[in-house]
Amino acid sequence: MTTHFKKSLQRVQDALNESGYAYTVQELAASTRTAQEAADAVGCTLAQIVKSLIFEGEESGNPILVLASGANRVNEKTLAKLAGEPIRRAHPNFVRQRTGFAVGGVPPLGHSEPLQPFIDEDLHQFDEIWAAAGTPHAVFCLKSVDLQPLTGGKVVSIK
Ligand code: 5CA
Repeated sequence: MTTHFKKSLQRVQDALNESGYAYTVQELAASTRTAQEAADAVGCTLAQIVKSLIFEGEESGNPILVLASGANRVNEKTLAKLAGEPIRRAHPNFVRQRTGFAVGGVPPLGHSEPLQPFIDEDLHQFDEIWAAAGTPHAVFCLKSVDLQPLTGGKVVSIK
């Protein structure tokens, strides 16, 4: 396992601070490992949870990050077209190696290499949304309008 000098949660908080947004990571006793658990823990709807899903480009071997509404299933054909190559769901080892975070805590920003995510347009139906913050017990709440500037991502129709 990779040794990180800072806690996963702290790396997300640092990335938020560096981006200039005053968002604060919340550590919860309850599990936020899955989108449903996160929604239950913070008391929002499933659709207001930002799922940070890692796919792997089959030609490039690059990680591809999709920030999807918790209520939606990513259309893999659409994603392949957007990525310009065939894609597959990433193995948990790949997720950890290429993002610095384990499945269940992958955040939308603060990864070990820069990722320009594809952002599900449906997240913009809500004023406030919730995303993972490095661990299966950490989340932060943000304005949906801030997700694109925070991540440098591209808003797309992906479900
Ligand atoms: N902390 C919550 C959101 S606040 C969270 O991370 N939800 S999630 O949906 O983005 O992350 C769970 C996702 O991890 C699942 O939707 C799934 O895409 C992925 N995942 C779970 N188990 C595996 C697995 N065994 N292999 C690959 N991916 C997995």
